[in-house]
Amino acid sequence: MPDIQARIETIFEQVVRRNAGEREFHQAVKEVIETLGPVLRAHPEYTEHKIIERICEPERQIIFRVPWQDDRGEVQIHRGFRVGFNSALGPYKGGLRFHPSVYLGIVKFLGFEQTFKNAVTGMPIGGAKGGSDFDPKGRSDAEVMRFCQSFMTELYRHIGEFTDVPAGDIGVGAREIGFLFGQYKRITNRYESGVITGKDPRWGGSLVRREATGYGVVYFVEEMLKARGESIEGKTCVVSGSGNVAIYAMEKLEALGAQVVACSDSNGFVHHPRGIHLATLKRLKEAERRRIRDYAAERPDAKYVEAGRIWDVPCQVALPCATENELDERAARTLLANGCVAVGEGANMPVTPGGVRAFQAAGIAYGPGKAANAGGVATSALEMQQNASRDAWTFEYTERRLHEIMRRIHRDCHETAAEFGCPGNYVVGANIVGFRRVADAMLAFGVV
Ligand code: NDP
Ligand code: 2IT
Repeated sequence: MPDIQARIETIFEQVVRRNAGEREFHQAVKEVIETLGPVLRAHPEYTEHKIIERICEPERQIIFRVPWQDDRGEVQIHRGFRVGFNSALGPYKGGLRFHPSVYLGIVKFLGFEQTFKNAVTGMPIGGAKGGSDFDPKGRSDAEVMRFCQSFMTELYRHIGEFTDVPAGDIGVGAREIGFLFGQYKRITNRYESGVITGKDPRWGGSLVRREATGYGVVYFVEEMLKARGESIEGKTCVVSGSGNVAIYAMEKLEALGAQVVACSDSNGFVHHPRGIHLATLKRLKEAERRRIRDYAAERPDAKYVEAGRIWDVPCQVALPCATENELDERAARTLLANGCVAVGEGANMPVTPGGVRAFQAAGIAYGPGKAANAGGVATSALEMQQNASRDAWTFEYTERRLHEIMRRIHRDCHETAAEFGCPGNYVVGANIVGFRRVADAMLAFGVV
């Protein structure tokens, strides 16, 4: 058998060649496969059956036109995507992202990440992602509805509770999920609750799904700190973003006695040394869909910095909860110099490879998204369980389940990292836990 490292490099070169120009996808693949050497050496059957080559090739990719009419009657054309990446462990599962930056390379990076993340949860879900280059920002509810209806008019034929189960991501929240589900129900003549997650709890959604990703990240960071004999209480925190994940990460940090002093959106950040006032932030962002600069207008002791660098704000815990590659090596060095001891990725791939290396070299607690933000999709799987049994659980019970899942994810990643000679390295832990689960199912199914 050729040298494993050389083989991994050859596979990576093929991925780059076969997926030209999709740099986020290349980055996500590299980050995973470069950690798999030890597990491939221990299990030659993975190499023999070309599991890595197969895992890097999406099972199916759907691209479609999404035409709709805006409020002025003008026709708009967007592009829709759904990539079913891997269904070895269950139906395809993963969110939909509506953001102008969406193209196939973003959807594939997210679908690839999702495959491993979903396996890390230990729940029966495969990996997928989808979305569109449509930007809901500044659009009326009626425009968002027409867009969602057009999007679902194509997507409906590719999804189903046993086939592919979408959910939200950037730009897709409860409003969009409602419009998407409404159109699916109308076209198919079926009230198939389990076809989409993140629904409003009043019509089939799970309590805690809205909070789950943010709460889960904080639970994960709490476990990492506990493993080092520390706690989250009293820590000063910075959370980037001010969307679904960021808001509920802040809520849980506050509940556990930490103080959040800064958050952001794509225009700038606010620094509020007395602590971000969550009720104000929620009203501005959730109810009124306004910008983070409006927070400073309402809280005069907070400072708004347009186009600034949020990671310059000193903190002990940093949670990047906005988007990919938002925290680079320079930002990581600033955080370290300011005394940061823990980083938990609420977003998918928010830290650049240079940033990750800096955190790992410094030996701080660094929780990669595949483990740290898995609470969202895990609670989606709990929503699927409730839908399948036509049941609805209480907030307390569902949150307890989420908390147990996050503790188990932490333990699995921690133990696996140590087993493969990299104690405390949650990147190695999460990648190997996820990979082994997917790979073993693929081996069992034969060449499919
Ligand atoms: P939201 O749309 O609710 O919020 C996104 C936030 O990030 C907004 O504050 C937005 O600012 C900011 N943001 C988005 N894109 C950019 C960009 N290109 N540059 C700077 N800021 C940006 O999305 P979510 O909170 O749901 O998602 C945030 C991250 O968490 C994403 O990486 C997503 O993939 C990940 N994630 C989400 C899960 C979920 O359950 N929702 C589960 C696991 C991970 P603005 O308003 O200015 O665009
Ligand atoms: O990145 C993610 O894990 C999500 N956007 C949530 C996916 C889901 O199916 O709940």
